[in-house]
Amino acid sequence: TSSKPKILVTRRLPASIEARMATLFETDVNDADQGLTPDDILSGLDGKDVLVSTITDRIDAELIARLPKSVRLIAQFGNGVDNIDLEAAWAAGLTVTNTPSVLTEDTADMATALMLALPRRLVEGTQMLLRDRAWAGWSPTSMLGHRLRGKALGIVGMGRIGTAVASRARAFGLSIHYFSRNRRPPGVENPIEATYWDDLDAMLAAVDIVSLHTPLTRESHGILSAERLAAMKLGAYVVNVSRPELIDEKALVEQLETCHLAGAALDVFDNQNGIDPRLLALAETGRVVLTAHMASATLEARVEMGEAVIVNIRTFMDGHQPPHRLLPETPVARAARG
Ligand code: 8YV
Repeated sequence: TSSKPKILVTRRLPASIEARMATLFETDVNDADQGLTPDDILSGLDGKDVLVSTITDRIDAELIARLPKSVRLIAQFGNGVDNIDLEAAWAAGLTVTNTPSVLTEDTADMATALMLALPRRLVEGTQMLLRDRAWAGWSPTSMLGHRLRGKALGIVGMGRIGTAVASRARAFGLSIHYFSRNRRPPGVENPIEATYWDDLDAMLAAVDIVSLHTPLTRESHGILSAERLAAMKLGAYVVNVSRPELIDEKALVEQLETCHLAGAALDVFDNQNGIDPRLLALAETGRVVLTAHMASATLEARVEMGEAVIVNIRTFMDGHQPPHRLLPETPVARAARG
């Protein structure tokens, strides 16, 4: 037995990261295309020091209670940690880390791409042309969308990603509005001129596009409720690259079907029991754009996320504070407890 840290990695990671992990740690990677079941995680962790988890691993209180005593660190490969019961992990004396920051810009790029795609009917246009072969040729009134410049964007959650979205949206001439746990004082913290709303309902009724950038917590669960969706402006758009649970998806579908909302772009959606056929039908028309949870899916981001996981593990195993340790006073952790 070596003195190298022993780690279980629940999903395949970029080759360069797996190679580096293999030199630094005694590494056990699940090489199946699917995630591990809780029982597989538990048996895989036998004698291990560290669990390298991803969003597809449900690390609840029950699993935590059954973890082998050798496990002391849960190093999440990802920014969001809503798959982990943080309270239970801390109560069990575990350290939990994540990989923030390195995926901020790429995620913001994707949110912006979706924000552009909706009013300019990007997907509708390619579908008509290529799938339906229905293009009758150019006419002055064909495929008219709506201008982005001058419209109002409402950002829910002005953290790292929300701020990066705001600066991009600014370049497209949108006015920026935001609802967030904290008001950002102007200046370094809020370099983009953005209007703060302490009342989410009021903001939602005033903006043309809503983009969600808040972590999933007890507080934010269902934040885009049926009532709030119904109170949005006629012809407004919704963009979600965060978590599906933030939106009442059935209510969203209804507002789209009645054309109260003009469109939605969802990188995340309820798919536990298969994607809602009504949502798929809307996607067939191109008014709903569905992408496959890929907002942070660049090779660069995944490699940097892997590097962050490695740094977190090495610092922890050396007896120091890992740079991305989640603490009870971390805002996301505070909100998770409600
Ligand atoms: C990843 C994400 O797909 O980091 C997040 O919160 O949603 C995505 O970057 C996932 O986290 C990988 O674990």
